[in-house]
Amino acid sequence: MEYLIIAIVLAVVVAVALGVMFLRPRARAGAPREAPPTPPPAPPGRQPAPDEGGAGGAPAATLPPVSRQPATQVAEAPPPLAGRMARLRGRLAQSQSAFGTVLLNLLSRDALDAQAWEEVEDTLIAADLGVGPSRQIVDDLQTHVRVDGTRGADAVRGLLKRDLLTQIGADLDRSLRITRHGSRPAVVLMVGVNGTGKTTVCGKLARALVGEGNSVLLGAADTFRAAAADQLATWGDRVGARVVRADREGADPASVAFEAVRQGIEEGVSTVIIDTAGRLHTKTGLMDELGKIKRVVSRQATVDEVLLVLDATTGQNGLRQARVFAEAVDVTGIVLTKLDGTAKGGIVVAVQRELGVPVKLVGLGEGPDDLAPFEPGAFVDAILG
Ligand SMILES: Nc1nc2c(ncn2[C@@H]2O[C@H](COP(=O)(O)OP(=O)(O)O)[C@@H](O)[C@H]2O)c(=O)[nH]1
Ligand SMILES: [Mg+2]
Repeated sequence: MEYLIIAIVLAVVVAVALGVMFLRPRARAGAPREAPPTPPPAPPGRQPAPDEGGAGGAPAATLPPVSRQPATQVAEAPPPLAGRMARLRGRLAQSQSAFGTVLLNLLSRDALDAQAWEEVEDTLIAADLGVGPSRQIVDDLQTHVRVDGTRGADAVRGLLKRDLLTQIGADLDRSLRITRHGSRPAVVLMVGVNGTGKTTVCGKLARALVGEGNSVLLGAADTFRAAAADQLATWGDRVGARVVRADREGADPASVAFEAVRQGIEEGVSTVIIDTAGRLHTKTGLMDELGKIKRVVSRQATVDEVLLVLDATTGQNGLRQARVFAEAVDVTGIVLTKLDGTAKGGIVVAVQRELGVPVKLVGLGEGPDDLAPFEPGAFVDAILG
């Protein structure tokens, strides 16, 4: 009997020991690992990504070491891009309504003398609209008020609205080529001076696109400082977009951009967004670099959008920057950031005239959803209160 008990105890001990040996590795591999990222819906014809190290015919030898960073899932769905401008109109109204109120007050005076008209023009110029457009608006208003006898707050407001919309270009094509076309992802290049908001726009745009069911890959071609790639990686992680980055500072930005697009094509993503550096003190170098990035990317895909990010609070300085960038790369659209922090919304008109390219997106705050497609009607409504 004793032997039997000892045998049973031994058997139990051996069984427990064996169980621990077999179960432990499995538990170790499974437990601490985070939930795998949920891949975005695959577009038709999506190719499975080959394993790490597969050269896939690309000139891998010339590329810098580029790490693949997995993206986690977006926490909550962002609102759709369409209609955001109207939704964020409060931000605009806060910064721009002073300008609209001054204009409407001036124009509602009983007697509009030469001095009042001058004040109207000065107000428009002070809002960074530019001298030419301001003059045109005043001329048109004068014609209607003086000659046609237009009176009354509503009528004058209607005139002003129409004139502002004419200057802004209500009919310009502001559509963004940011989603997959044919078998290739759309490629977006984000350019602009440091601090204008490029990286933030990359993140916000990626978030909106992922929210709308697209898959986005971000390329960290600002290799000047590791912190720049880290900032993009943080956004990527937060919004559910994988980031392709060099694993050392100072790597060739064009190679990172090339690699990002190569992986984007390989993975069948909808959009590849490339963030770039914007050090102004090396202007010539910067412009050469941007030109090279675009040329290198163009070897394997079309660069669909070159978005120039401008800080709306920088006024004339921003316009000068715009000119320099437009000479180096074909800018296809303008992103005007920090419109929530300036009363000089007239920059929309000035910069479009300067570059002959439409404002396509505006930044209206630091939150992840504070990026909106530019809608002239909603913009003017916000200005005029
Ligand atoms: N208020 C406001 N801040 C913004 C906006 N866009 C970007 N920023 C801020 O501007 C700063 C610079 O942005 P960043 O993306 O790093 O600029 P980059 O150097 O061009 O990449 C950050 O603090 C952003 O939060 C905007 O639309 N409104
Ligand atoms: Mg940046």
